[in-house]
Amino acid sequence: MKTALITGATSGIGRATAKYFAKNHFRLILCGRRDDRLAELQDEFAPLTRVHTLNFDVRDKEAITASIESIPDDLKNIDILVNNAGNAHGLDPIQNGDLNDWDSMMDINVKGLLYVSRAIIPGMVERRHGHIINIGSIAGKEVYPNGNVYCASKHAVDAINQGMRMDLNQYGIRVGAINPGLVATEFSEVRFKGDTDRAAGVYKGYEPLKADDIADIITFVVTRPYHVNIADLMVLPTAQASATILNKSV
Ligand code: NDP
Ligand code: 8X3
Repeated sequence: MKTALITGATSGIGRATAKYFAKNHFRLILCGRRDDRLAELQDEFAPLTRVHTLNFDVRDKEAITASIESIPDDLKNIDILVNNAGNAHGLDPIQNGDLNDWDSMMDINVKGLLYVSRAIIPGMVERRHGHIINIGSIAGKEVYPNGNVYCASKHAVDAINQGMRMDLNQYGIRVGAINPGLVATEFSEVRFKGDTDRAAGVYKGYEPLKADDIADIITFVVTRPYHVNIADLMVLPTAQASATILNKSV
């Protein structure tokens, strides 16, 4: 039975992935900062599989180390790491960008992903076994107006995904990225700092992806035979052709 650690499991894509993995009876280590949500996940999935929750901020190196060390022995051999925690803060032209937003995006999406990976990869290297899924974005393949720093953070994830795959190749570790387009989650509420009307507008007039769509694909990716590594996948709603082309007429 596989053991998976998912960051950002309290919402959206991470939460849906936890649900799909639980149905497949993967043992779960679910991470996030909201204790009430972590408790809900524990209650929801415990009837299906072994679940352990960890509360840490991916920006906090010490908390990550302590959390990973605190994982119970039966869950310590992590087979699958889903680097999913991340968000956008703001959608502003570069000249008006908020420095705190920039710090958040680089600290969470790039450095946080690296810190968590650094804590988990040595065990995979020792065991010569593991699978890392990095959640990138279409914003890691294209840049769109006002996306500047969020796009930079996801381009960094794209580079890290490639670099990890190269460095871990000799240890037989699988590394791949899933790069979604527009997915209706709490993402836009965070981006627009709680402006729910503006956030809802992002997903109006067409059918966006659901978190379950991405979770289903992640589950497919991690259940391929071990010699198959899906290295880089972009997944868009049918209405979306690129970061800036969205067909709202169908
Ligand atoms: P959500 O806002 O629904 O979920 C984000 C998750 O990340 C939450 O569980 C949140 O948990 C966690 N998180 C955020 N900041 C931190 C932090 N500092 N430390 C620990 N955990 C954190 O968004 P999505 O599910 O949409 O986003 C998941 C990933 O998918 C992100 O990397 C995002 O960039 C990417 N993505 C999203 C797309 C979309 O259109 N929605 C498209 C392409 C990529 P908590 O607040 O409890 O800590
Ligand atoms: C999230 C998708 O297009 O808002 O990464 O950047 S987008």
